[in-house]
Amino acid sequence: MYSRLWLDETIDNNNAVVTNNGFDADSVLLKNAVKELTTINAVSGLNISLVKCDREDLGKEGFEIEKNGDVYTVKANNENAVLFGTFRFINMIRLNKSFDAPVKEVPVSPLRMLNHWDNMDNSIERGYSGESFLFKDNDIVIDDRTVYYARVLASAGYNGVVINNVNVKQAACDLINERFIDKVNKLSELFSSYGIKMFMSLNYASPIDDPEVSSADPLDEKVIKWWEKKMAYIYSKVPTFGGFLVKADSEGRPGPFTYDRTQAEGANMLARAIKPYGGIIIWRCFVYNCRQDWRDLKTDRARAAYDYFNTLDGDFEDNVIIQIKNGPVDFQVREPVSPLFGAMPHTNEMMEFQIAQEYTGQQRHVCFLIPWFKEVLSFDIHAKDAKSDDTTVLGVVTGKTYGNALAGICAVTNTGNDYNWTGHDLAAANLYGLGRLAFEPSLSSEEIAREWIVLTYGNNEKVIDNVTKILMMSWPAYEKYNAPLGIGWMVHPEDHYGPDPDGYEYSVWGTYHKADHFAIGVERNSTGTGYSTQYNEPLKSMYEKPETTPDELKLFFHRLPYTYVLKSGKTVIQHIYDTHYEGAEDVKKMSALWQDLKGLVPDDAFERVTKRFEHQVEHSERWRDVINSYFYRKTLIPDEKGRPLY
Ligand code: GCW
Repeated sequence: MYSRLWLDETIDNNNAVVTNNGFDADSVLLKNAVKELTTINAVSGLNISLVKCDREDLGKEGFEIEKNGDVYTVKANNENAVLFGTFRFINMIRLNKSFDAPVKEVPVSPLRMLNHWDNMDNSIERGYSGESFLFKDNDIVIDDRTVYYARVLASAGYNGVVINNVNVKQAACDLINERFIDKVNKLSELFSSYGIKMFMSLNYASPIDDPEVSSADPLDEKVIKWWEKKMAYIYSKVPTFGGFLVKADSEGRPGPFTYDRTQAEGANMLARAIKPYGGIIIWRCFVYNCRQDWRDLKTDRARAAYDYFNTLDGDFEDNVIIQIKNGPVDFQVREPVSPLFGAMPHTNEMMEFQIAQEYTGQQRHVCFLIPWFKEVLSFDIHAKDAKSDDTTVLGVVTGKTYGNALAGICAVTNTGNDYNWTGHDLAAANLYGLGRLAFEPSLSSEEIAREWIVLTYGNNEKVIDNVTKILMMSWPAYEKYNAPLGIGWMVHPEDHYGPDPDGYEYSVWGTYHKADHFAIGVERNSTGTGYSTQYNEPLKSMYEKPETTPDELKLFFHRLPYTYVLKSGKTVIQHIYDTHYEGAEDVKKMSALWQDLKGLVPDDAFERVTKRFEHQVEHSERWRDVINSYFYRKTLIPDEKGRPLY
């Protein structure tokens, strides 16, 4: 059993009249478009014409929708694009959008993708909404839910999905073997019938298990041949397959470093093997030393991705995309933007966000991440040697800055087999939002929130107002009661949930804040670890000094005394006390806004979200008190406002 997400109910026959003008009537994509138009409730009785055109401005995936008299027309260059146009048309009808002028939409990001961290044994790494619905008991599952999922993703504008965890467990190695390949094909066909390319994660060390090869050295002829044969086999069985996502030399995963080869040599070996079939290799940059000694003051985990990859610019095959996490460390509530986005003019790059809220409340706290993602994407990274005047992160990851055809935006997904898919009902706004944002980044966070609310709960002004307020307050609130000023990592190491200010101190993970009685933070400017020097000017100079570093990142870049006065005029310590009190208050306000909606949203959804808010109210107070007490005990500086500190 699963609930309907934002995609409307279907009925057997909605009496819509759909005519096809020029598309291949046998195409499964077209058939699926017609099926949506003739079964979705909201477009009952409408007259819709699908028109094949030949327009350069629409590209491979764009479409134009217009209304002439009573007839709605969806125009596109091919069956894939007309399917996207169809979903958008249905949503526009439900959103009461105007058709006074033709609506032309062309996706801005070439790849718009979700990465599942699903394991074959049904578990999900960092999954907060039940177990996998793609795998069960070491087998692939394809059922009604999978079909609904493919439709839902297409209706939010996604065009790619990686089905299995980047940490490839043993069972998943068989996804590229005879045992599962037919099912892999079925799943890939299902996704591609909705315009979504299916990808898988692979185990870089796979050929080691073949006694004839026993190596994974990317320059070894036997290894090269092994992968060539494997790719030929996969594509002979799964012609619609998109390619592989690879986590190598990271957190214990094998990789080219074992053989003294570079990341480019590793990626290129796979890329050459898959190239004849049009496949791509997405190579993750999450490479760092995860066995650090906290006494070592030189090594800085934040530097790692740039240090390993920046010198490889231009070395990667043209069917490789390097996938970079938004920040230099790991999906914290606040981090600077990774400097790698500004550093590699001759390399395809894509953005990796995380909507699984590993460090942002684990889908028990509401945390609408789209405002954060928008901030990251619109950040001017001053990309070096830009070929266009767009030097923002968005420009780089959509291919505009350097003219790359391969580029994109993805997120680690937040779905599971929970009845409501995402654990917290409101977390589905992130799932919808990321797809929309990648398709049309100029949409505001409020517009995206509003679309999701109307498509999910209908057109009630009070619901729209209150839920928009909740969503828009949620990420700033989370940041306020979390670790302060860009510090991050004050969580329990075992599950990354709940406050534990020293949880990661003295560990091997390289994520230290080094708080003592006088100061907190790691100096990351040129006199410190040098991390700030990885940025291009003027960012490099901006992050060099505390005075010019934005407040929200002050402690990410600098080690500062608690009495340091921020731009806001407050001391660091008073900022900590104030924001933590504010954050917990914000949660109470959000909860009250939800309570106001009783009877206006479905009862079961009301109850589920109410329960989550009960927890969030209590847990945010816990965050407030643990963090504030920690700093009070360290500093013995009282709160100016005299509030209780323990
Ligand atoms: O944030 C960390 C997670 C790991 C994850 C890793 C990664 C899949 O805690 O669970 O492994 O990032 O991104 O590879």
